[in-house]
Amino acid sequence: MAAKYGFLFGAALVLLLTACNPPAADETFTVNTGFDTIDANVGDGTCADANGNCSLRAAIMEGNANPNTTEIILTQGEIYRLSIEGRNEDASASGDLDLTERTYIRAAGAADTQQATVDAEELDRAFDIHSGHFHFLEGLFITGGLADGSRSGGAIRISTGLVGIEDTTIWGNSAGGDGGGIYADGGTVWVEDSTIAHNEAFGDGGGIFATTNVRLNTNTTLDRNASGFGEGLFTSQVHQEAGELFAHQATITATIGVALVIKQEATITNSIISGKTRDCTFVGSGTITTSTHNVYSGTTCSPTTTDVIAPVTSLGPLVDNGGPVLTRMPLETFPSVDLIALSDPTCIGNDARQQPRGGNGCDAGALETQPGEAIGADCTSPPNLVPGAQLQNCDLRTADISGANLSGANLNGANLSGTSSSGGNFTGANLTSANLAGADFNSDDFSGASIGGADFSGASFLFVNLGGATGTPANTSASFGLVLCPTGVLSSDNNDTCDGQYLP
Ligand SMILES: [Ca+2]
Ligand SMILES: [Ca+2]
Ligand SMILES: [Ca+2]
Ligand SMILES: [Ca+2]
Repeated sequence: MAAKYGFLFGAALVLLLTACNPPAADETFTVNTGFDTIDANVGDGTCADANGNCSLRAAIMEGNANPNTTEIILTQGEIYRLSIEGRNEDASASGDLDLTERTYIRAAGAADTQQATVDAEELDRAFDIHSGHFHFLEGLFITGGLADGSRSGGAIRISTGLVGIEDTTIWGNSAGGDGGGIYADGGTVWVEDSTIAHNEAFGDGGGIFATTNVRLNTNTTLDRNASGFGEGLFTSQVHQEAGELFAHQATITATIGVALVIKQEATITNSIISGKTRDCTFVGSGTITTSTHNVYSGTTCSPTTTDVIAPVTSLGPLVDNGGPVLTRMPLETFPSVDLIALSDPTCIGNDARQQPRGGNGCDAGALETQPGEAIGADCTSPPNLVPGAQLQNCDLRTADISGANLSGANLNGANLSGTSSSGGNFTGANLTSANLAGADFNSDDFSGASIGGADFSGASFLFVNLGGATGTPANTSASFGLVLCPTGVLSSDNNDTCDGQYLP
């Protein structure tokens, strides 16, 4: 896996290097068809259906016949749909894909781009992992899994062994029993750089239900998984029935119910944990033995002095922020940003997008905001139009910005198209890549502003001061009162002197 770190917390912090790397392959099958077909001659060492093609199912069937490690390579961007009906079958010949010997299934190509989709088409769950000691799934988008009736594990059921899951999305699966995404009742589930969202279980654990060890090792997001009967204390993203729960650099957020149900021991570090009704529900002897550098939305997880409490409303939605999986981008003012000191031994590695941790400190959660990237804290309705306001990527088309003092504001990527302003103060503001197409400015002051990459097409600038503005706009076509000087500097000086001064 990308980040090869494990953490043990005892009387003193112990940094332990552990690894969950893909197994070395003894045989490799490259899947060359999206059709769901069985292997024509299981055990002959060749992945081939009746037509001589190698399907995902045929590769797994052949791999199950080999006690050594089988590597199965899928193609990024392709969709592998299950179509052979037949539930409650465990030889991978029908319904779910049963893994019984060591298997490494991955999408070929650069790990940070597209995934390969495995769609179970609601004919069964997607993967059923019975045995084999070590399995590894990398770069997959697993969806459409259905464990109907009272069965558990909508996308994946795990009975034993170490199962590594990396750069993978588990999305839109459901179970009549427990574990809408993953049901683990043996071995250890090790998850990195992955997102588990929009799964549901009629029982407990919308995202994960575990009677065994779950290691959300780094950079995993759980969001909008549902379980049980709505707002109950057992409606959860992760339900720990037994085993150890470990979450490091995780973002676990719930729009219904709670984030975590804990019945035994849990270790929660550098994470964002937020339920709707409450963050944690403890049952029996359930306890969080270590809690450091987390952002909780309340006190139910028993925060320590290094944890902070803040409403998760200041966290952006689950969207594509780059990288293989969807993530939630915090606002600049959300306390997850730079929560962990650079000197802290856990402030290392990359985030879920393979962007480096750091800046002025490491962020809690699966995503590390990069310089200038966090969503503007004032991007609300109405926006907070004050000097230095953080308005990156904000939609300000209907905002009344006339006369506003936005000196030094961050308007990077903001949408101001078609707006009008008179006498506004934009001195020193960051308007890099902002959209000002068709905007109407009169007597506004843009002196010292950064306007590189901004779109001024069709904009009208009358008596506007652009003195000292820096950067070359992306577009100034058919705009009134604007001159793009030979030096690349934009001027509002209509007499083409390009002296950067407004007209008298
Ligand atoms: Ca064969
Ligand atoms: Ca099965
Ligand atoms: Ca099956
Ligand atoms: Ca940071």
